[in-house]
Amino acid sequence: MSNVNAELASAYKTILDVVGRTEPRIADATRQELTDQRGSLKLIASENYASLPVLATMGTWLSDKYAEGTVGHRFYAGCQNVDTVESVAAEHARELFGAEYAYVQPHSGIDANLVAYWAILANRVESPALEQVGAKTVNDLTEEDWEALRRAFGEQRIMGMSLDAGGHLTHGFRHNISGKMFHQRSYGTDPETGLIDYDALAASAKEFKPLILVAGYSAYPRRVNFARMREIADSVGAVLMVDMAHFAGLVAGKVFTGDENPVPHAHVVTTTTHKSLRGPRGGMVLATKEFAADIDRGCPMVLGGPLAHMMAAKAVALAEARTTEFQTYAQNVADNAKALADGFLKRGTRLVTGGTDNHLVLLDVTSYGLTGRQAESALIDAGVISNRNSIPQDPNGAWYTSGVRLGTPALTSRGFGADDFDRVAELIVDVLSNTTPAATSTGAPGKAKYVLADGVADRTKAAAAELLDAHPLYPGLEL
Ligand code: DSN
Repeated sequence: MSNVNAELASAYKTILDVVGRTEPRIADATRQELTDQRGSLKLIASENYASLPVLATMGTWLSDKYAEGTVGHRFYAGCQNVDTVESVAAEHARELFGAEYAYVQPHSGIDANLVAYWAILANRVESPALEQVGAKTVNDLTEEDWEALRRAFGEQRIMGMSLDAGGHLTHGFRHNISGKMFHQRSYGTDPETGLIDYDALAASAKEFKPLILVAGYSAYPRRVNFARMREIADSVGAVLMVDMAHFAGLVAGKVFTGDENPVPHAHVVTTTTHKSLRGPRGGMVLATKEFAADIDRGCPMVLGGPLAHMMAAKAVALAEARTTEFQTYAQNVADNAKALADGFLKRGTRLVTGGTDNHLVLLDVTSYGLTGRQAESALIDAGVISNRNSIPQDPNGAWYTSGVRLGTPALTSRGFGADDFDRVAELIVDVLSNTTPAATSTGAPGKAKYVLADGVADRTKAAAAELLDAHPLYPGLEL
């Protein structure tokens, strides 16, 4: 990241100047976004900074081509170059992750999960008979319709990690299609340790007998034993699907190996490409050969036409992720998360699970008398970009929450090290210690409003600027 290609940097200046002649507001917003990203501590665990070659690959005429279908089997003519792009991206994905099969078309993580769910149903369930539901749009479906749909699917079941334990909406949450297509049951974490209780999970799976056991998370600060997950899935005849969106970079970078690498253990692995993997915004599905033909039907079954420019950028990012430089980056992401966690623990902040061994840290901000919403807002005022998040058994619900999730992938890409993350912890503790909840207009204790003591935002921004200036983003790129 530090040796940004000077030619690309000057190309971006030219491109934005030209764009500005057509729609100056878009050129300005694009420039401003760089200024904002350069000037704030970006700690959102799911964000990163893609390399300039990855970003540049997204902006080409590959975007102009329709290519529904798969390599060599397109519904449109003239797809020979898209075939090359898709083949190269899939080849890199298979080789990097050691997967039998890779599907690089999904536009996002939710798309990847939908492709996977549909493929598993198609592969394992006879005649889903969707037509029984009638011709209504999905938004019109009543609970009776959903019941009919689930009957048509053969009353299939899904089991994933609960949202408040760190799971994702698409793992069977009731307000997501995954919780509508399937009967769902979730597994949580041990109330004492905050860790996955594999024995309890196995007992629950034995009782529930899911078709799909989903492993993976978006806010669980620990590694998962995927060998154990596969044992549990096998014991009930379930398909093990792992959503590695958050930690794909740690798998690619060989930080998660053996039982912690999902690819050798899962039937199907889904991911996004823009989080710790540091690629373009998009998704991917890896699988054993058994599921390949059904996953290949992702477009047009579930997805719109593939975005060739994004598949090209995935190929470039995957090529970057094969390097030893990326492996060093991935190890630094994990080491920095540990330094961040230690920085909080030594300053008395409660962390869910008492620490981390992946790329994220989950603060329990009730120890500061705050909701997640208040903490998130006060941190934004001070130039720290994070997101509020539920914690297990959250007393404040999913909207206000009691947690703040912080991740290290983005700032590690800028070159932040362990000492820098200790300083980040110090700054955040300063902000949270100087924030108090404000009462609502009725005088009741509020969950959203807050008061940040005078001077704290300015001193945090000044200290953050020192750290950020020492680790510039896209050095050489002047717009
Ligand atoms: N939005 C992603 C995250 O922040 O974790 C997951 O979809």
